[in-house]
Amino acid sequence: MRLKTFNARTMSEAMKMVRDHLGEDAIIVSTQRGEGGKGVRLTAALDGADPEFDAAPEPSPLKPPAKKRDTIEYLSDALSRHGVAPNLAERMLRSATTLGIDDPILALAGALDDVFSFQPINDLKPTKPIILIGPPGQGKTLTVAKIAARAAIARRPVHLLTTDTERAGGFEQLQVFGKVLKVEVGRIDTSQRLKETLSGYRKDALTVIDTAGRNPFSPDDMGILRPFVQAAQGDTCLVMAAGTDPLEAAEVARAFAEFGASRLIITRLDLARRLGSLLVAAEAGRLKLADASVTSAVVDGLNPLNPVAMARLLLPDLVAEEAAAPLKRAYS
Ligand SMILES: Nc1nc2c(ncn2[C@@H]2O[C@H](COP(=O)(O)OP(=O)(O)OP(=O)(O)O)[C@@H](O)[C@H]2O)c(=O)[nH]1
Ligand SMILES: [Mg+2]
Repeated sequence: MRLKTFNARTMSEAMKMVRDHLGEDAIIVSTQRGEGGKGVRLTAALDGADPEFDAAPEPSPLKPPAKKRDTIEYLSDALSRHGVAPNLAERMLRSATTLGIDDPILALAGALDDVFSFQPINDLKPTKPIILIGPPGQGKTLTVAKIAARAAIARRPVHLLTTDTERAGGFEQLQVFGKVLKVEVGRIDTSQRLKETLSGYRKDALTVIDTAGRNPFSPDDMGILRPFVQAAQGDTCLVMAAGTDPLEAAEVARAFAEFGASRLIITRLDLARRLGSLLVAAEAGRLKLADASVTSAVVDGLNPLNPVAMARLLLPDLVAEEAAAPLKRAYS
């Protein structure tokens, strides 16, 4: 097997390069951000390549239309099974058709890259705090702990704060995680206090802020959240569990986007088989897809999202041989 790495501005461009240089049989081995977090660096492999591998081969001829139609039909079925809204599915399929890639995973990855933005938390500016918001019970507190655990493993200083001080047990829940990670948890009652606390922190430390679950359809509830989001001046991430109704998810995403959410962290991916609500939500709120949580365990299980990983999650039948494989292999 021979490996070759391609750098391009977008995932679609990178995949076109792979196809042009290595042909249809190339396998995508890994995808990463390019240097300085810009663009895409994609490594592809080809089985049994000849020694002339590095000399660009002739672009492979386009496959017969019937085969391409099969790919698009397959993707159309898959998106419909996931409950992706018809207008969004149509946009994605149009993009996949334009790309003209036969491999369903790569075709879907290209369409995802075209229609959505991806920005994992690790690619965010390290100097800004991360504030997690969302409806009750979506996994905000556990995700705060996961982000902190990941930073702690990388030996990065971490600050943990919570504004969830009214609800019985809100503070204590994060404190339990804080104790495990040996990080003190700050209890924040007012936006003024949040501003003061943040101004006293080291700039090289990662600050993660947990908030109380809020009802997006209650102006009073959301009114409480707004000053905290403004005071944090951070990267505001909506946390949303997989497996909900797509139309509900879209309304929730739109509401939280109005309050400053610009990224989507997906949770409980291990408990859902239909992921359409997440795509519909990301589109409705113009949210960048950031990370996905696939377990209730604190350490590990928060995985950066990219178009290929998302495509694999959406097409588990093509990825998995056994039931547990799709989640693991989507990030391999
Ligand atoms: N299996 C699984 N469970 C998860 C995942 N993420 C969160 N959970 C569970 O979902 C439940 C709610 O998680 P929390 O972190 O308390 O949710 P929250 O959004 O902070 O809830 P509130 O503070 O009440 O708004 C807990 O039982 C978590 O263990 C996940 O990715 N997989
Ligand atoms: Mg919580």
